[in-house]
Amino acid sequence: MKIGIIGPGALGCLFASKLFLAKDTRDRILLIDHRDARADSLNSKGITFESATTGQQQLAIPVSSKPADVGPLDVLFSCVKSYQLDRSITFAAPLLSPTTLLIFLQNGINHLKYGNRLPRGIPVLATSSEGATRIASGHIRHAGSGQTFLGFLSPQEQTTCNKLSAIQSLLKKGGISCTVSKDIRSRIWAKLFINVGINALTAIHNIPNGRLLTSDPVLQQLKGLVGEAEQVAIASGISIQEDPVAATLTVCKHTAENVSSMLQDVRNHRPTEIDAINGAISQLGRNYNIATPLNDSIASQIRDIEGTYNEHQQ
Ligand code: KPL
Repeated sequence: MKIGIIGPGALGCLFASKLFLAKDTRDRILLIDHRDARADSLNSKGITFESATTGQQQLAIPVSSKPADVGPLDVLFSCVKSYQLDRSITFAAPLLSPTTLLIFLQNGINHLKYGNRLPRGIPVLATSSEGATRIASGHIRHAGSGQTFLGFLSPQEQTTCNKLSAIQSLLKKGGISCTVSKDIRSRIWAKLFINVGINALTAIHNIPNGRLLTSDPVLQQLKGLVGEAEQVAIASGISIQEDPVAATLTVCKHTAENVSSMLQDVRNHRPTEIDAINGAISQLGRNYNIATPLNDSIASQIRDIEGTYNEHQQ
């Protein structure tokens, strides 16, 4: 089985490192990067992987920026940011055969629409709460274990393709706990609620996740944002298993020291995933005629912050 991971950011390097460290999968792993110079530098330096259990290790994970030289893979994990998906799918086309499983691991919900936009391959939706912090290019820290869910969007694929259990055992070999879900859309929404409540607020206040709980006005904002998202989810026909506000508060507690991915983006003057998170709630709210003033306002505050960057590095 040939396995690729496109996007050498925090989650991409985490998945690549974990699979590289597993004896059975080490020789089958390849990172894919669209930037030639960064791929060269990662090939010469290796990936630096830190975790509380293994300490710091330098891993010689091969990185390619030439999909045509690699050819079709059996599995491709897409770990690029949601706003990079269009470009990334075009770039990755040579890696896809009609049977390649392309596993989308983006934050937010904008990637749900890519199911029918692939040149080839079988789309798989995924969501992961593995904690990964990017220290520098090609240097990540495993901030805490989480749960990864995988599933097909279309019920037809669910009945015709049994390859997901192979991916599940692959990830388990790498120590990534994974569950195949028959309702992946709800799982993705459950993660969306958390990102709606945490990411933009931490980015605006420049605080780690746990500090959202220490100020009452901020806590009320968090509850309001998630409450609006819940109304939109109900209108979208999403089945909600767990109280979204309670779940978000639990994640704030469990990841208290974490710097959210959006705050990391803002600190590094990178584009954020606001359009796939609070922006997506505003957009869907408009479609369903549901007012989402808090999400509208926070999305525009983050876009204003992005507008102050001197240059966008993508
Ligand atoms: O997914 C996250 C993110 O930062 O994007 C959370 C769960 C908020 C952890 O920081």
